[in-house]
Formats: sequence, structure tokens, C-alpha cells
Amino acid sequence: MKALIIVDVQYDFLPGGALAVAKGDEIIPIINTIQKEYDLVVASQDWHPAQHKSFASQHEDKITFDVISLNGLDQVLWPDHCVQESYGASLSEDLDSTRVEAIFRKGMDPEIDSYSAFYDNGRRKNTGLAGYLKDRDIDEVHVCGLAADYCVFFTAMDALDEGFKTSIISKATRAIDKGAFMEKKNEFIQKGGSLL
Ligand code: VGL
Ligand code: ZN
Repeated sequence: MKALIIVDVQYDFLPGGALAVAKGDEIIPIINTIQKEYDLVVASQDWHPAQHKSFASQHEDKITFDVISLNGLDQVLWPDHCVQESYGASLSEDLDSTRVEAIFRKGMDPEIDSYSAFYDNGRRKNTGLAGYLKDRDIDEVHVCGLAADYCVFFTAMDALDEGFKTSIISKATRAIDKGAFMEKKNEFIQKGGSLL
């Protein structure tokens, strides 16, 4: 059985949003069209408290895209984004969510970021996504959404670790930094993943 994981299709990652991914909106009609090819469709949602320490605003003398060490992990400092209950945190209304059976939220702990829909960046907590997919007899996952070089990539890498046959759907994702995604893409392929 095959599942589609739709990562973070939220207004803050779309044009006009706080952490907008260029042309991120172009993937929405594609995601809507392909959903019918899957036995199961799930989504993730970045869901931060306003004081989240991945926000540059929470650190004196730091600006967005600086990298700091946060509780022992490298952390890119982002503009405030996907604050719980805000418009920017909501899933796009243009995304067809009629077949989305579950939404896995992440990034609630202010002390640690969470790019993957499976685990936080320190692997301290499991969202339950892997167990959910296994209970539904899923053995293959395709990952799409935003952003290719962060949450899509880390979700796909963890899916491989969880033993799923895993692909990233190129036409249904966009990167914050295209060059960075090229390198990460190779890392994903070396680990056993494929690009569709
Ligand atoms: C994401 C940076 C910070 C993503 C989330 O969804 O790719 N990127 N939070
Ligand atoms: Zn975030």
C-alpha cells in the first residue's frame, strides 16, 4: 500500500508568506491531481509557539538565516513563521484536503526544531507518523510539499530509516535554496531514495 505525505503546504511557505518558497503555489494543483493515485493521504503542519527558538526574533544580535547552536544542534534562524493559530500556519485553502486522513503537527517544543514529519531534529520525540502508516499497511511513501531542502528532505530521509520505499516527487515540491537541494537530493539517492 502506498501513501502520499503532503508536507507543510501552509500560507507562510507560499508566495506572500513569512518564509515564502518561490513558486511554491505552483505545486498545489499538481498535489490535488495526484492524490487519487494513493491508498492513503496524510499531511504535516509546522506549528510553532510564538517564542520558538528557531525564530531569529528570539535571539539578540542575530538575524534571519544566521546559524547558531541550539541545545547542541545547528539551527538556522528563521523569520517568525507558522505560529500556532495564525493565518500563516493554516494549510492552504487551495489544497484539496478531502482525502487527507490525518494531519501531523510538529515544531511545538520551543527548544527544538522539527523539520521531519516523523521526528524532531534531535530525534527526541516521535510524532507517531511511522506507526500510523505501518498500522495502515503502508510500505511505500511519496513525499511532496514545502520546502524541498528542509521539511520534505528530512521527512523523506526519516521515511527511509523507517523502512519505507521512499520517493520525493520533484514536480510537487519547491526549495528555499535550489543549490542546497541538489546536494541533499544526492544524499537521499545514496541512502536508497528515488526522485520521481
Ligand atoms: C520548514 C524551515 C522552518 C519547512 C519549516 O517546512 O521546510 N523550513 N520550518
Ligand atoms: Zn518551522
